This record gives sequence, C-alpha cells and structure tokens, in this order.
Amino acid sequence: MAMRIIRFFLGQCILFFNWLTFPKPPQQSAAAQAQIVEQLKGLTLYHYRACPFCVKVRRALARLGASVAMVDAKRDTAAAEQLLAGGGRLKVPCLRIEQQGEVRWLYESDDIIAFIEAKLS
Ligand SMILES: N[C@@H](CCC(=O)N[C@@H](CS)C(=O)NCC(=O)O)C(=O)O
Repeated sequence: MAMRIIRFFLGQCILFFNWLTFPKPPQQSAAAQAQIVEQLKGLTLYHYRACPFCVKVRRALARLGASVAMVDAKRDTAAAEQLLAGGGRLKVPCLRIEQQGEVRWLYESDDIIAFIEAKLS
C-alpha cells in the first residue's frame, strides 16, 4: 500500500515537472508537418502517462515537432494485451512499427528516439 502511494506521488511529480518544462515544438510549415506525418505513418507508441522513460520519448517527439499514434497501456487493457502478445513483454515505452505489411516492436526509450530521429533525417 505504502509503495503504491509513493509511486503515485512520484508519478504526479514527474507529470507536473514534465508539464512545467515541456519542450516547445519547432515552428513548421503545414507542408513540413504533413511530411513528418507521412514519414512516421504506421508507428504507435505504447506508453504509460507517468513513466519517466515514456516522458523522455514524448519530449523527444515534441522537440522534433513530431507525433505518433499513442496508446496508454496502463489504462487500456486491450492495448496492454496487444503489447504483451506482440512485443513479448509488458514493458513501456514500446514502439509498434508497421511497415510494408510487417510489424515489429521496438523497446528501449533511447532506441525508439534514435529510430524516430533516423526516420526524420
Ligand atoms: N531501459 C528502459 C526502461 C523502461 C522501463 O523500465 N519501463 C517500466 C515502466 S517506467 C516498465 O515498463 N517496467 C516493466 C518491466 O520492465 O517489465 C527504457 O529506457 O525504455
């Protein structure tokens, strides 16, 4: 019980500081935004709201002026089941990558950020 309260409190702190210091997305033309949407098509981020590694990925996306589809695997039990069945672990963040009819699952926040940066370069 005490651990749950501590974890909840820490999660709220993470969300608060993330909100306070959330990076401003770069100014982009509509054409540049549309290009990013196209480059990141087929990507879905499985995340938890207050997970620090997920926060890191969401902040990196904002810094890049990018966004991907997101599902909250804590609140959405069907998404949690998809993650476990597809990726093999109930661990977040995890990026579901659907390309040319193939699906793969990428764990590790640093690898996810590197993958997205490479997609946009
Ligand atoms: N090294 C990983 C750590 C991810 C991690 O520990 N995520 C936690 C949530 S904050 C988790 O899903 N833990 C469950 C598990 O490891 O099975 C990363 O950078 O993505």
